[in-house]
Amino acid sequence: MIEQRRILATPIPGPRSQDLLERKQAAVAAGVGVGLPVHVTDGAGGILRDADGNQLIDLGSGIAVTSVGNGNARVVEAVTEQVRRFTHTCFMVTPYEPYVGVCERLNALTPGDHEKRSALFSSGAEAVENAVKVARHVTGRQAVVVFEHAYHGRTNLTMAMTAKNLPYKHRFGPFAPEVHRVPMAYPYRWPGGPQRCAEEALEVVTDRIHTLVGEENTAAVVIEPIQGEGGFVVPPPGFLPDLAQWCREHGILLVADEVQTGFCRTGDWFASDHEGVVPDLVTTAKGIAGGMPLAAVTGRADVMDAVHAGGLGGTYGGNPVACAAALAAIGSMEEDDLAGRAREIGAVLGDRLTAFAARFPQVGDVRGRGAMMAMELVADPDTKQPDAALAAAVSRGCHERGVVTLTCGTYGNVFRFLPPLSIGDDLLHEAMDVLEESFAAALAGGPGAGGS
Ligand code: PLZ
Repeated sequence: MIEQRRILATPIPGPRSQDLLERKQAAVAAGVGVGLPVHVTDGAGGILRDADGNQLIDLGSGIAVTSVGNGNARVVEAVTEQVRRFTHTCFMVTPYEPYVGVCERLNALTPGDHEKRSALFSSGAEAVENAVKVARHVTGRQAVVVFEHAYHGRTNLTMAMTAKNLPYKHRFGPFAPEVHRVPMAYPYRWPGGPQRCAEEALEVVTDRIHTLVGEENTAAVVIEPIQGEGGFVVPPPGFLPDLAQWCREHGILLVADEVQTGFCRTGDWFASDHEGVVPDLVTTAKGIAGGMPLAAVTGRADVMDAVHAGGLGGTYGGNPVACAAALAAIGSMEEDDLAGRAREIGAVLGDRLTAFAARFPQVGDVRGRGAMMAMELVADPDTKQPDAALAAAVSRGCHERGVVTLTCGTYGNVFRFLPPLSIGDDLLHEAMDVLEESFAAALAGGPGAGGS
């Protein structure tokens, strides 16, 4: 295990990373961007080590993937053992036990105690696509409703479902039809204020679906119970349960996209659990398998089983090595109570971010749940004008000081925190100290270094 310590051996990126960056530019398509160009050689706990011997504190988990930590002993052992036995047969050709085991775990752990079935895939976007396939098939309806600020992937259908143009959709159209977007219950930016957000948003959403789409044409409403890429938008209490109820009344399937929020990230197994929401279908990926590519759709048995044999699948879906990793990762989440750990991380981050908000008026909002926390940066707390330049400057400052940070949001002004649940409190506090220093430096730098 790498020593759990931040080390700045060279400026970041160091010379070896810069060499690799040159090779990257010559070999890798420019469209594949990188946020922090250090070339990682090792990772464990809350630390990533790079080719120059720098050790960075990881507040990103590879976008909420390595929740159990890089180098998690159970995952390493399970993957090694599975690789020794066999790496692939294609489940659709000759099945194997780990796939079935993962589906059993998913059926038991996802919200609701009704009978469920699962199907496995390789990426979050693929899971979302398949949830839509199932919903259309079983309802015989075509329309899919998604939300402002949503992110669901980069394939053609999921690009249509994703809200933001740059970088995800720009000049990649035409997009898939029958995807309809409605306003998101976004308390901080709700015109009538956060108190009225839940009720008014539900009214707007259901009215739009009724008048512009028609309930009887709508197969599914797809929602991230806490939005990820779009800015860690947490809908106000009541919104999700009421939306679920309304969908039920109209025979519309509620699909919870838990790709980013799932598997203990928000302090419970799934973000839907916090308000007792039981979606018809749940999509998962990312944290499920400790970094191995695995994704799933889990849902009501009658819905999932409606699709004819052969209608769902893919060569690599539910790869045995990824399944072995998932079983080990889920075991680790249970045994080490990582949901509890996520709540502790949320308490530490929440306290520190609230203190930042008191010190820096540019912190317009602090929100999130568990180890999925964010602060939204604005040029002026009254106008709430987004300040993406400040977010970028603070993030750069953190990178230079050896902390891996991520931003997000439709306006690029949200600073998000997704540490591995294996990180220690000392590293978490150190990263927050670095953040505070970077924040102050960005503000002192004046125009160009931050601010707007
Ligand atoms: N649904 C809610 O967060 C992936 C995207 C990173 P894939 N989010 C990270 C990027 O810029 O490509 C995501 C998500 C939600 C679906 C997806 C898509 O998951 O595994 O990236 O396909």
